[in-house]
Amino acid sequence: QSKMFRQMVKNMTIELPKCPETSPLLVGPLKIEFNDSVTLDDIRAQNPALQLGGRWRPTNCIAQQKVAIIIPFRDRESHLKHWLHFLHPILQRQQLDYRVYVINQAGDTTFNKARLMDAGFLEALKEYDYDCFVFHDVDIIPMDDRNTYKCFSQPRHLAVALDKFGFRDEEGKCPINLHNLAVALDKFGFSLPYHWIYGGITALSKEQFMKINGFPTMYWGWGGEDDDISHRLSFKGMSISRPDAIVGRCKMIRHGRDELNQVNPKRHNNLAKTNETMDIDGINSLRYDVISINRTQLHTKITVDIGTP
Ligand code: UDH
Repeated sequence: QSKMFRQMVKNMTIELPKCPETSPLLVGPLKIEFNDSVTLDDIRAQNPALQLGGRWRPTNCIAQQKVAIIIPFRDRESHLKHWLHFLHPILQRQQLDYRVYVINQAGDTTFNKARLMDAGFLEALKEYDYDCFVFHDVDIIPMDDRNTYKCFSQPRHLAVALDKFGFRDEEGKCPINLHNLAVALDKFGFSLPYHWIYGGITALSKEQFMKINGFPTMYWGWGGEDDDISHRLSFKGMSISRPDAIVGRCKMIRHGRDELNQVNPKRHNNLAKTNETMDIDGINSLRYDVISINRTQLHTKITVDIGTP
């Protein structure tokens, strides 16, 4: 009798359909304002369906992609709170099968963002068979949920137009407001030539990431690693795909330069050698130790020792 019952249940199990290419839950442009009174308890309460480790997936359909969100991190708790507050609802509306990884640099040596992102990629893959990896600065928030956090046939740049206090050149100066310029140009059917910028929020499939041997390990401090990655992609024959300047608008949290992330004076020298170094410098050369893994409802925080300059 119990065998018959099991068979009946089996026959009743309905195969979930694949989620649609474009989620019906999207709302479009978002009002992003940073409110310091939001607490982690509020965020947990607003996202009751999150599972341990900051994981979520749709229950009524199979997500188009399995996405690991990788945030390079050190000592930016208030930015992380804003990020979690805005991003969890967006990612759920996008119907992704996702998990948030905060990759926290241990110790007090100079920051190395690219090493943290490499370590995040390797650690995430130990947990789940991800299709897509979104590398995400903690202080950038998308302003439109149609900017989908998934991977495309070419590497994706999602933070297209930064609504910062203006466009920043490589010395951190802000000569023009990129966002206003983009919106103005867009009205006349133009778009800005963004091709030299690649950073902030980017998405690479596992294959795209492996093809470039991951990200460089020798950029300590601020600057250069994003350009190195963009060189790697073009040396391997890939191009960068982007949403338009309206869907790709993002807001950045205003902040100063971190003490342990000063401008890297070696960045131009390193950049000149990307073509020679990329096959031997990256995930195949990275050495790091996992110090701790802490899973909460909102994220998986992995603290890593990534060495010293
Ligand atoms: N990050 C940390 N902790 C740090 C440094 C960097 O978590 O101490 C991470 C974080 O995810 C951040 C990302 O690395 O979003 C990029 O670093 P950044 O925000 O320092 O780089 P960005 O180019 O700003 O956005 C540089 C400071 C410019 C100050 C100019 C003032 N006019």
